[in-house]
Amino acid sequence: MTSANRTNIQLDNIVKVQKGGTSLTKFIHASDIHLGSHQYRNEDRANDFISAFEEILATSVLHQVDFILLGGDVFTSLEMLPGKLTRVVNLLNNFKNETENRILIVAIEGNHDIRKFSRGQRFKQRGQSWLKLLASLGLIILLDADVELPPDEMFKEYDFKTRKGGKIRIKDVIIYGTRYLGQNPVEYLLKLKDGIEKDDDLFHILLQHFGIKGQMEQVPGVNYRRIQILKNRVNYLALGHFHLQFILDDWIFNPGSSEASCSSDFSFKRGVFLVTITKNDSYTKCVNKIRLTNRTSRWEHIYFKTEFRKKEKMYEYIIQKLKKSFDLDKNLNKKSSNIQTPVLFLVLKGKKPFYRCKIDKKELTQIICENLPVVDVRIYQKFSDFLKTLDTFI
Ligand SMILES: [Mn+2]
Repeated sequence: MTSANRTNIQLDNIVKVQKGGTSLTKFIHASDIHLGSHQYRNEDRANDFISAFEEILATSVLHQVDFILLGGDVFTSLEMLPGKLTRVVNLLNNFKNETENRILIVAIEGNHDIRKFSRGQRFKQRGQSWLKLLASLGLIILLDADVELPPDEMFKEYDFKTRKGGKIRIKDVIIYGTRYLGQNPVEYLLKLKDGIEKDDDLFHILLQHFGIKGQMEQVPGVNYRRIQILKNRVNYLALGHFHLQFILDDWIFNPGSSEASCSSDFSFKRGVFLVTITKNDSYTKCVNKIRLTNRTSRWEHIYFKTEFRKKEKMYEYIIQKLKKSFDLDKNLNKKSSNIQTPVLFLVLKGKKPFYRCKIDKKELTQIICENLPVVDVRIYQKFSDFLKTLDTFI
């Protein structure tokens, strides 16, 4: 289908619904893009996060949505290399020009947006973020209600001059948003509810950065029961924070991270939501899950039967084993590096190498990347000291 055809079909649909006395609003809900992730470690991987963002923007153009929601953790930390930030700014500038500013990007700050990468210091009090910079450049709408004010003053209408505010109306939709409310957002829920005007003529979205307890094992989150307080004011609770996708009661939506930022993310169901809201007498919404073209991964386990005494021998053995394994898949095409080229998770087991033969992870990663079709390697050493003891004993 050509893009012209697609446009015609879309226009037909719009005309049809308008004749039926209904209106239509579409948006993309994405979260946890983690721009800047892996930037110090691996160039290909660092670019993956920008590519995922690019894909979200392209998807929103393809589906001709009215706006994009970003549920926080747009950046992975306050530390952002100039080259990467330039790419993000250029990307957003081009998007704004090409779409004639018709698709607004509405974002909130997540815990990572205000985090310093290296020493885990919290800069929350200082109120800085790259999202604030993007908002000041007019590239995004950053919703940042002042939760310390009384409920009726909290959500100020977004002001395009000062580029500040806590809510914005787009067509029949009103979006409310706050920054990351810390580990215990429950204390703010009642206030948020009171701050949201009850108006059945509008479709209400609340954009928040927190998880729901029980959706991810051993990760703290807000108790589902406590959220109910918001239900009669909010039609769509748009979340970010948990990297695993979930939908609860057709009311709470969490798309998951756009690209895998750690090993467990690779196994999670993740992506973005394409939401269509139709207004007749009341609102109906249709939510489509879209998966993004993400980096792939593969796990390999290598067992050391003997105690290696020379590093070169050990590396040679690892490469040989890996080549064999990759060959079996008829996948050995080292030169063509694309998004299908996986991140390798390598688990080394068996006899622990001689103490002088300590594995240099950086060195081994480089050797593997040079010899096999992988973009990055994570090495886990699970050697068994027990085997060594047993040997001496026997
Ligand atoms: Mn995150």
